[in-house]
Amino acid sequence: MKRIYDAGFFKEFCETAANMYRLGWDERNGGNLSLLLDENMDDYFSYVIRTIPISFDASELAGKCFMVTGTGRYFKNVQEHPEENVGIFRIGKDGKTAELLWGYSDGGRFTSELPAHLMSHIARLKVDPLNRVVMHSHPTSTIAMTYVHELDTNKFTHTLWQMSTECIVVFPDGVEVLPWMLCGTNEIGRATAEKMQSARVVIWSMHGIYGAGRTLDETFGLIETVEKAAQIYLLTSRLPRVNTITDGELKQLADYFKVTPKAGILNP
Ligand code: 2HA
Ligand code: ZN
Repeated sequence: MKRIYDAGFFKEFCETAANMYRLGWDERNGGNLSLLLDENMDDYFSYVIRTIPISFDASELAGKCFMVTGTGRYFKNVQEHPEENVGIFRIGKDGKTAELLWGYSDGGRFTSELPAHLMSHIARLKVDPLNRVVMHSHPTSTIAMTYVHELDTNKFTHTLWQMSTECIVVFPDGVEVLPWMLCGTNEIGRATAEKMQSARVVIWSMHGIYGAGRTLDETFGLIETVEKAAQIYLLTSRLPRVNTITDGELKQLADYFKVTPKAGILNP
């Protein structure tokens, strides 16, 4: 049997949680993280510790294994005590149970946001079979921006693209913005997953952000880029704007870096 603590993905998951905490994205029990595992978990674990019911039908992911932060757990503690704060489970054949293979060691369970995570994985895998990560956190400037900027998806995206030269290259598919909704529910999960069909970033107004990607690094970097743009917006929004990146310049960037910006945002 291989030791889970030696697995590269395991170390990277814990490091990512520590970085998210360090950047102030995950106060207290804020935020949650899920990683679809490529490796065969039979090499690491030989039995199911217990099963945990799932509140919706995840049968599209039956047999797949995930590493997921626990409900009520603090990102601050993940790296030091992963076994209590994180779990690894397989989705059962019925799609309604999580077969716990490791973790949640004091009787805990996966994040309350599991619906949004698994539904987003299902949505992203249809667009990109290599998608592995769904990341939720509470970055300060992104949340602050949702209090003072119109919540229209295209206008929000356009503002973010203008806030830093790399934005249109990092998220050419833009950001989707959801209105305030009750968190932890299947409804917000479905709404998030629907938006994930067309974008890798979904902003939960007055709450936080969801990002998806192929790797932990890439997804972390995606949220980092949005958060930095939001910070620049807040630093400049009450000041007279003397300069900006024009739509023509945004198009130059897209052409040069060979990305296709979401239609309907830049002036033709
Ligand atoms: O549980 O961030 O959205 C922590 C959260 C819920
Ligand atoms: Zn949250």
